[in-house]
Amino acid sequence: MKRILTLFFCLCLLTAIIAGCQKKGPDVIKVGVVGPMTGDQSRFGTDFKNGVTLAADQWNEKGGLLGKKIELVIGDDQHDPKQAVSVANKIVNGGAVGIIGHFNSSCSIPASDVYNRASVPMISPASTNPELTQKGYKGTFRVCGRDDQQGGVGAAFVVSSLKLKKVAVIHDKTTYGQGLADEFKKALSGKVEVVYYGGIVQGDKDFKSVLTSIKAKSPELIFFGGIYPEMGLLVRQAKELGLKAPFMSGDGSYAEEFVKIAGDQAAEGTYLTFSPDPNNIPDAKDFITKYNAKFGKEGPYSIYAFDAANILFTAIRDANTTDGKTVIDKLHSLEFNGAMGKIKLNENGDVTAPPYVVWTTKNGKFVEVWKP
Ligand code: ABU
Repeated sequence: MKRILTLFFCLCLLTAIIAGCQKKGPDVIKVGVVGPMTGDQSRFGTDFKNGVTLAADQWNEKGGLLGKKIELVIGDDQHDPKQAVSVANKIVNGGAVGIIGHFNSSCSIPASDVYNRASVPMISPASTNPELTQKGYKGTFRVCGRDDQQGGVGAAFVVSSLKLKKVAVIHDKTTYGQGLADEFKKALSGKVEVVYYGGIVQGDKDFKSVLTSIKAKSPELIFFGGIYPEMGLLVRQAKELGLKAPFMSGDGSYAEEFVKIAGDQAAEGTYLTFSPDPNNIPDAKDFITKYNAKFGKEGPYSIYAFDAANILFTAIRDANTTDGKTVIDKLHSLEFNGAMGKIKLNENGDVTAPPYVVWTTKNGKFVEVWKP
């Protein structure tokens, strides 16, 4: 009798354990946020982390997503493509149902292979190399524009507003930097002579040799495809060498850190392509107020990360599931009203209306100077 009772007790216990396990399931929805969180490009990683955190906090304060709390999993790819793939695998294996990231095209492109295999939707707030959305992956999206568009706007400004005839084009040999430089050069073709074209090495600190070669060619403008740490040093060292031609660069150099590295005086009059000032977008006012109250002044890519996160959360809510394929379908059909205004993702995963304007630095600040 005692043995029967013990057996009965064990059976009850086992049934309770199995039932408990089945009922519990994950009680959070995990979302990955990946970019250069540490190192010399961490300005943009911080923008991602803070922008997505603000969005997730707002959803969680209203009860979360599908009745569960959103839990962010922060990944640091240190703008290294190998590290990006490793972080992507780790985050997917950890159960993330969507990714906001990466920042660098050189990281987003290889990491998209990982997310595609796992049917996990990925929305990059900032990777602008055209190839990202040309791989035929249905679940790869971005809420920024592309470098063929950005390079074209930069070139149009040089031709039609500055009316220049001779420019130098340099890049950092990365997917983004060289890609943007090549798009800029292509768009100048037949209209402006490129008197110097070449690459520098990302991470180097002394660019005087290449700048001396450029000086000998007397360009009227120097275009740099790359990110703010090298852009700041190039502009500062060009000034030290007596180069008078202004610099121009793209969204990767649009950061206060560029001015800090270059110095106010050397940075003055630099041109940058980026999206229009969010302070002039009525829908952005609430985001700016809340972001600044929580984190201090917003960075260039905070609003992109905020909107990317809200698009993903909205798609999950509307799909009423975290199933990757269903959420990806929903992302393609969503008409989203975000802090940056209306966003619609086309069949390739690109935004339908990519905005680029030209900014310049004035007294250490960025001001809009031209739009196409
Ligand atoms: N678009 C700015 C830099 C990020 C990237 O595309 O590599």
